[in-house]
Amino acid sequence: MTDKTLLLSNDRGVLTITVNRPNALNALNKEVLTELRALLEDPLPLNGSDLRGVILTGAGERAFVAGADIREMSVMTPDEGEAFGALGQRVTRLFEELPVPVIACVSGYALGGGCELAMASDFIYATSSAVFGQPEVSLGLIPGFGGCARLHHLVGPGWAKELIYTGRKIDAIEARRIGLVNRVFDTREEMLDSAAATLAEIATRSPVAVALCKSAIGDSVGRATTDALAIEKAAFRKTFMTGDMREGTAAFLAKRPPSFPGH
Ligand code: CO8
Repeated sequence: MTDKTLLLSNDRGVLTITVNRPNALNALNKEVLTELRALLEDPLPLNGSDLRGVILTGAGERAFVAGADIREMSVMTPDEGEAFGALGQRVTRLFEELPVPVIACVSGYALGGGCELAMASDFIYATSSAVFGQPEVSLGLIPGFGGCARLHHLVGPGWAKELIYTGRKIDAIEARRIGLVNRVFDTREEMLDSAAATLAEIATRSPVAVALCKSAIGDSVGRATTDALAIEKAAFRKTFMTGDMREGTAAFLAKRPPSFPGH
């Protein structure tokens, strides 16, 4: 293991981002969040022409991310706390704004800011060891990296309120049952392999269409159906301007597999 707080690896267009602070159960301090923001804002390492997707995970088996760094937060002024919250929120938005799918792969604790970081992905895979929760109220804090804003979209307001008000932790099976997690695996290796396979499957589809679906779904969350349908209609129109749509429909009619140009 290196002393870098963020580990990056790229395997055939799948970028794996690993939060690496094992001595603090991968807690998000300013350094990690600033590095994540820089990575996601800087198009160069991400916009390699072959980027197909992102796997977001934590180093080791014990934790995905055990929250924002409590030691750092304990001495922050209100202004510093606000800036820290804004930094965490910015990072979560940047994951949502990536034009490729992001899968969070969770082993061990995904608590507080860790659960919030996972929720900024497109969907979550977990091992049976995973533990989710928003324990902020036990610390006199509230979820500040999007937990109040996002959890209820995934699990409904009732579950979101019960989890946030009690600070209770739930295991992977419960998290899957309530809709927070898509799939649960016995081992970390199986989980990472399955996430890579899902991204490979998605990569056989039109990248432009997948990106349009991601932004249409993201922009629709929390909106009235009429507004969401307008967003979908505008995205649908855009597909008619793409080479991917011409190729996908032509390939279907010619009874051959498509070869999407990606524009
Ligand atoms: N921050 C800093 N250090 C942490 C954190 C954390 N969130 N979690 C664990 N650590 C450190 C521990 O202090 C310990 O360090 P040391 O060895 O130096 O004492 C090390 O990691 C190992 O942890 P434990 O010894 O506690 O390990 P256990 O297996 O006994 O317990 C737990 C594991 C249950 C995960 C326990 O560590 C724990 O409860 N951690 C805190 C979980 C938590 O409350 N997370 C939410 C934090 S608040 C938050 O995320 C707010 C997000 C929004 C911020 C908005 C800002 C405005």
